[in-house]
Amino acid sequence: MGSEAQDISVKGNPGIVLVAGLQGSGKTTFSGKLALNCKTKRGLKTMLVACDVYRPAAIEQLKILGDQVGVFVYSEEGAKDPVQIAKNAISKAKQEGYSLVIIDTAGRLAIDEQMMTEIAAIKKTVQPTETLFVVDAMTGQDAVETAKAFNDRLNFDGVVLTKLDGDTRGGAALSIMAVVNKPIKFASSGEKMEALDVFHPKRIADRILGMGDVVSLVEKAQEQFDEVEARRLQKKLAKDQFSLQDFYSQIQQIKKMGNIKELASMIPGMGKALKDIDMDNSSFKSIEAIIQSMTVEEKDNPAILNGSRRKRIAAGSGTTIAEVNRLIKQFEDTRKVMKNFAGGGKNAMKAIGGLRR
Ligand SMILES: Nc1nc2c(ncn2[C@@H]2O[C@H](COP(=O)(O)OP(=O)(O)OP(=O)(O)O)[C@@H](O)[C@H]2O)c(=O)[nH]1
Ligand SMILES: [Mg+2]
Repeated sequence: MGSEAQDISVKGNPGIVLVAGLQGSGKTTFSGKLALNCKTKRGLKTMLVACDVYRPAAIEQLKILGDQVGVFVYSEEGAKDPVQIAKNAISKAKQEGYSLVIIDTAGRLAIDEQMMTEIAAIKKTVQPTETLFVVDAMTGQDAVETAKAFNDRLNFDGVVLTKLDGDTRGGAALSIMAVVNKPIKFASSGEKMEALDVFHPKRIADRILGMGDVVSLVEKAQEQFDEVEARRLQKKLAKDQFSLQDFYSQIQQIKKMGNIKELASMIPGMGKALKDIDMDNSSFKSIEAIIQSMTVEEKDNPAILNGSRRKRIAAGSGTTIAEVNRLIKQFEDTRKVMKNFAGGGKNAMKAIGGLRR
């Protein structure tokens, strides 16, 4: 599989990425994600081009994504020739100083000769700096045949695996790489525009083996975690001033990191265990409601939460006294464990030991 992540070639005047693949494989979603990635992480003035003239609403879909990520979408209402649209888009990009053009194309079946000829013509005309083949990881071994057919026509530079957030482990990835002898360059795992990862072969190998993806998890955490806030919390912990308000803001931090199940499945051994468990960010809803129903004083000093206060909070948050009790207990436990963590080394080990009951 190789072990290094591979980059895409975006240098050119402008750089041109052509996105091709089967119907519904996730081309349009990926195009939006890549645009966001190139704009924010590589600082490129990026343009998206809508070359799907077949599916109704395809242009509108790309425009919505473009709006979401703040990238201009070139389209021609009513035009029928995708080759011409792509050409026009590139002239405009040149005139207006865009450094990258991402062309989203219509979904096509490998057995549809006319459509395959069309995508080959687009490639020949625009001479992309990078041609990517998008494949839905859930299509399993079928994906291999399709990838081969596309590669024969397009000689693409790399593969994008989508929908890795599903049940699949991406086993097809191995076979595709073996058959077409092209690297997988991106892994797309969710409908959110941020859910795009540079593909690390070593990690997918681990994932297939069920070992989780700790490296990605840490990276994700680093990206999203507010360091100033983290330091502030750590100080409070060390001084034993960690309040329910802080607990609340921690939940917000965790939520920012994305889907909690997706995150948890990156932890070694967790993927399998979580497969059938219903768990998402809405699991936090009642916890949030309970904390929001408390007064500032109660949040700062949960010790004052007597029976009548708990009853009031339960009513105010639309939960039960049992749920309120459970949260307060959880909070106290968490505070104890975290305090030990904040204290460092030996205490932290003790705390971990204590968790495994
Ligand atoms: N869960 C999940 N859903 C995805 C992902 N990528 C795309 N989707 C969803 O899959 C569906 C098809 O995605 P599109 O991006 O429209 O696929 P497409 O290849 O452009 O489709 P056509 O243009 O019709 O060929 C949409 O409902 C997307 O929201 C992903 O990584 N994970
Ligand atoms: Mg599409």
